[in-house]
Amino acid sequence: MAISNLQIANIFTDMAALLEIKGESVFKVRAYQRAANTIENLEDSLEGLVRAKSDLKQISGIGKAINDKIYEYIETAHISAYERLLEELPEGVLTLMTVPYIGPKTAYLVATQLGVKSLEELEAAILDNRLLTIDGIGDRTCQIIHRSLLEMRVKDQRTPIGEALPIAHSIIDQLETVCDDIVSLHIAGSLRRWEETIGDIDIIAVCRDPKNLLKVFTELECVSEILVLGDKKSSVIIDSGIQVDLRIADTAALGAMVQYFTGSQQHNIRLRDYAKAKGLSVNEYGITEVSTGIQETFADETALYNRLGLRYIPPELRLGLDEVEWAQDPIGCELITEADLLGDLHVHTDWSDGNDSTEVMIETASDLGYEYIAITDHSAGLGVASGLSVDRLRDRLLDIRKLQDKFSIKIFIGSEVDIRADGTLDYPDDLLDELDIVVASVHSAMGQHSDVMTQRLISAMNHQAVTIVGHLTTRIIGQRPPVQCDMERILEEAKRTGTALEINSSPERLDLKDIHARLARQMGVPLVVNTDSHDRLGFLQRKYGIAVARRAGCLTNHVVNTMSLDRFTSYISCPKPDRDAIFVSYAMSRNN
Ligand code: DGT
Ligand code: CA
Ligand code: CA
Ligand code: ZN
Repeated sequence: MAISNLQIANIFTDMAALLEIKGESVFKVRAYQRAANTIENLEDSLEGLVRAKSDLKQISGIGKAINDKIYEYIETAHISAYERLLEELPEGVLTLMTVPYIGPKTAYLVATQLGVKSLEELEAAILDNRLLTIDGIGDRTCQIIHRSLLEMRVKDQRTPIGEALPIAHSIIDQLETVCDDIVSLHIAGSLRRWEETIGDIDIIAVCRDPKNLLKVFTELECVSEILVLGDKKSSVIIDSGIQVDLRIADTAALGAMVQYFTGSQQHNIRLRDYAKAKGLSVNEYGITEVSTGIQETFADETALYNRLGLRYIPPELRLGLDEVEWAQDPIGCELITEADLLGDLHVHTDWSDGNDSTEVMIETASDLGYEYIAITDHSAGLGVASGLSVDRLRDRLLDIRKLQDKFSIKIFIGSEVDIRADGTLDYPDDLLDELDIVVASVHSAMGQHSDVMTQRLISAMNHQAVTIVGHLTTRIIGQRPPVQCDMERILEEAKRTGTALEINSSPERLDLKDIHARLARQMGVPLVVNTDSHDRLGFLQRKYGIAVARRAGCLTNHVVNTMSLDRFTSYISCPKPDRDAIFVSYAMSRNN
């Protein structure tokens, strides 16, 4: 993995702080600070310079000691002097120093005298006034530190969309209950763009009595702190720790307001640049003709985009990538929607770790209007999820075949088969051959080196029986990092072998993530939007998977499980490498 200049600069910043705590000379401390500064602003990559054996002492601000340490870090991934310094320090000092207004000296005192090792313990020490016993910390400093601690918590914690969206809807419901004067409420910001994590929730309101609305908003039961109570905007923190902003708009200018606060910031910058070239200027109130200074207002977003000569851009596409060009194309092609899905190909039942019976899951899929469903319980190797042994799966095949008589929806018999650490699959080939759908997924040995993991996934894709690779990177948002792998090679191989890749709709996974799904779409890789449902409510999560597909720019025909039953049946009946041709002809069958 490449080593960035910033990584190295951060180490020297830490070292300066640690040396200061130790009481080293000001000159030595400054030398490290200066080095950190220089490196942060350096154009050339230090790693490149070291690999080319350059003399870093030529760079002003870098002396012999620093030169040697940079070499040491790039060659060994360690700096022994830094590690010695860390060992000498009491635990927690570096953590405490991440809080604004806590410098090295204070951090050292707080850690040693109060035994505080974490930010939670720091907060406890503030609340019971122990922090005041530290030399140099009075009431005022204590308050400031508490404040920055709260702000850090809000800033650091992005909330997964699966938590934020229901909260936003509940707040909207509560507001509508307590305030009769509301004309309309609109979600904006990252939540409206369906980002996978949400910094804060943005809501825009049109209301006949704005002042009252802004006030009752701050009085909702879930509000734990009021940040702003103004005439045009209020901001609060609610009990789950999320910040919610409520802004007031006029009906006549609602379009520009919602457009501006939906962002993304990068999208707005692109849009303003595009408008500027036409002699127009866009802001949250409307569009102004620069030459005359006359401003037009817009009641809705479509009118605003149209005024710029663009089609309406769905919020999911407002990433600041190529959406402005996309919107100049006069022939509209609609992004995929939930209603386009005709089947779900990754569903669990109470035979493995699901909570509902096979019948209930099939009924639910049938009620959604699906033409087909694949029942894919776990394979046996997966100890945690009570996977099915070979014998149990064989019983099950008979079971499901009998069930088919009771339903008109087509039931495919499948399995979510573990991809073992060595890339082989968890069931014997003859059993896999009997299955209609095989979702192959990684559930173990996730820490493998990128080369090994890439090869492991490629081996699975080269297996004739594997229809789909499930939740490719195994990430759990905010909890488990994705596995390391060479995404581009995997996408190439998926295309070559005719293996579909899953967009897993479970909001804690969203795997493939948007940018990878976009790349897959661009490379012509067949995608599938699955819910990985473990109970009947799981199917509702398809909205999150569809949002990822939309953010990836997918139209209906980029996604395999929008095919009619007939077409899908010929797709999976075709031997694998040739399957891609069926997908390509499907993809070409509509406007691209
Ligand atoms: P978040 O909350 O971090 O998940 O992301 P957003 O996109 O919801 O950001 P937020 O809540 O700070 O602001 C909402 C939108 O308002 C943002 O997407 C674009 C717009 N906006 C806010 N502040 C600025 C700004 O300083 N410059 C520009 N161009 N747009 C801004
Ligand atoms: Ca926001
Ligand atoms: Ca905001
Ligand atoms: Zn799984």
